[in-house]
Amino acid sequence: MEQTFIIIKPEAVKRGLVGEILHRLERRGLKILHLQMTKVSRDLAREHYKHHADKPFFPGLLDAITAGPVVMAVLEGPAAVAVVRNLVGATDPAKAAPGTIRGDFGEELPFNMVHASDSPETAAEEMERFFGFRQAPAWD
Ligand code: FUP
Repeated sequence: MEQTFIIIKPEAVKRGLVGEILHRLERRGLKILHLQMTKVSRDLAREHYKHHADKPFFPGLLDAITAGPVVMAVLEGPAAVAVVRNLVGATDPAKAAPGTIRGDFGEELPFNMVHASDSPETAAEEMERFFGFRQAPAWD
């Protein structure tokens, strides 16, 4: 069984889409193992998006992810990383397929509603960064 990590971003929280997004993930069979509402500090945002540090959109990306509360979760299921990335859709909401979270609710970059880890290794790194553990403990 695989685990992945998501952030429901400030724009989605502000629009009242937390329940809708979690519902879509749960409906697909993903199990919520860990759930937290918090705010991302500028330092953690810089670390999280360091692969984009040289891009012109970097300051706007930091502003967007630190703009308000977020909801972070660890989800578990078979091939959870790929399954969640498919449900979330393409990075640019303008190109994301209808039926995906970004395709249905996304606005304009950098406002694409959800972050989802792109590999099991990244998921472990991101859980470590935001939760302090590399794998969520099972409840049963
Ligand atoms: P993803 O893995 O789909 O979240 O995509 P990336 O890691 O490439 O991008 C991370 C974030 O950078 C996106 F969520 C939004 C932002 N971004 C832009 O604002 N403009 C771009 O051209 C690409 C990414």
